[in-house]
Amino acid sequence: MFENYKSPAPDVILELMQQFRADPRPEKIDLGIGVYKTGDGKTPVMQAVKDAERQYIEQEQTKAYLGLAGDADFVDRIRTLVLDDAVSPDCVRGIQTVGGGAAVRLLADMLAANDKCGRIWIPSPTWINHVPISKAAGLEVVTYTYFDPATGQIDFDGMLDDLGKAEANDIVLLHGCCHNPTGADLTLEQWRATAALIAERGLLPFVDIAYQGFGDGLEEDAAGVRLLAGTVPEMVISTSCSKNFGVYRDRVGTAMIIGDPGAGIDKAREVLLSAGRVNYSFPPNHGAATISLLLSDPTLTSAWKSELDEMRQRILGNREALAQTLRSATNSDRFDFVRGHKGMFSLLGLSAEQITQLRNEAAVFMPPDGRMNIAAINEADLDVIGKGIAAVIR
Ligand code: PLP
Ligand code: TYF
Repeated sequence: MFENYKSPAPDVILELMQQFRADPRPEKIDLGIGVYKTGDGKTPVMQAVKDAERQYIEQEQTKAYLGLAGDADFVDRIRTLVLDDAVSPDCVRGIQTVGGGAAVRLLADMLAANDKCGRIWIPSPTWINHVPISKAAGLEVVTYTYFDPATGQIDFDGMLDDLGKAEANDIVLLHGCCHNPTGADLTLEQWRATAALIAERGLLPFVDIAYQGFGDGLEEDAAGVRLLAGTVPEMVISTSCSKNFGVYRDRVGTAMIIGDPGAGIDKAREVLLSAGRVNYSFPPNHGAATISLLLSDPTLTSAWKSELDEMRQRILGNREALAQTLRSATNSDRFDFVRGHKGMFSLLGLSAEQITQLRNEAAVFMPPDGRMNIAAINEADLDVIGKGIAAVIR
């Protein structure tokens, strides 16, 4: 009966990863999948994580199953990292998940299981998996205006106009920071206005934060989600440790529910746990246990923070160098907006045809939407990237 299948819609980012690996050109440049790279094109394990892992393995007593909710200490430390004291710990319920992706899925499942839940409003554009995951969970998806490709900036009026059409108990998905794929983040003023609209219309915010520490810093990048958490009565949050701890393949994330302790958050958490159970039973231990140990040790924590800050500084340096390179290569200020973007990515505003041409002619690999992984740029490649882009927009 297996011949009966139709091919699922491809994930163009994962497809690109395969194409890159298969391409024989030695000079090829990978600016596709969202993985941080050092100046020599590597994605090493962070030193503080390596040290925490060593310590953890030394002290590991058992590999018996974790509980469905994972490592409670880990979840609590991530709650503090993301929310600090924006809301009382009594008002937060969280669980460990298989990366940020599964956090999004379990929260979507949990929301879809609630008869009161309306549609989910998702920014256009957004992370490649937000819409498929929401639909797979059975949510009705509507998109809201977010980005103006002509300016490389947020279309905030368009966003508020669209969200003004949302109805009570609709969900609004927001990127906590370092918007994927655009790189355009809300200012704190814009977060404030968004929070006011959400509160006024009785919407439920769903904040997905996967790049805390890659934009302006750990605290700065959480300012929006903290502001929102302090404004609205209920919200949900998905977090990922893939990027800021560099533990991509260990699959570490959390799903959190915020609300009044007397108003159903424990029930909601049970639904979340059950969604995990029917999908994969228990979460894996290693990555979360390592991060829990790291965050419980002040020396390791401070070492991790400085490494993360170095990574962030490298991205900022890459942004500046890219802006300068594109300015001189194209003789225009068209791409200056990459300087003001946050995090790993910028959406450059190139067409799918131009992206294909760039791949064919300059061996520069980017997904068809024209998203560039700025964190993967290597100084030695800037010239090729600049000339390649100048050639395709000519
Ligand atoms: N959410 C966003 C916005 C992302 O960009 C990503 C991808 O890294 C994820 C969630 C999922 O990350 P993870 O690898 O932890 O599943
Ligand atoms: O957007 C990215 O590149 C990362 C990694 O199905 C990723 O978020 C890409 C595709 C995917 C899962 C994760």
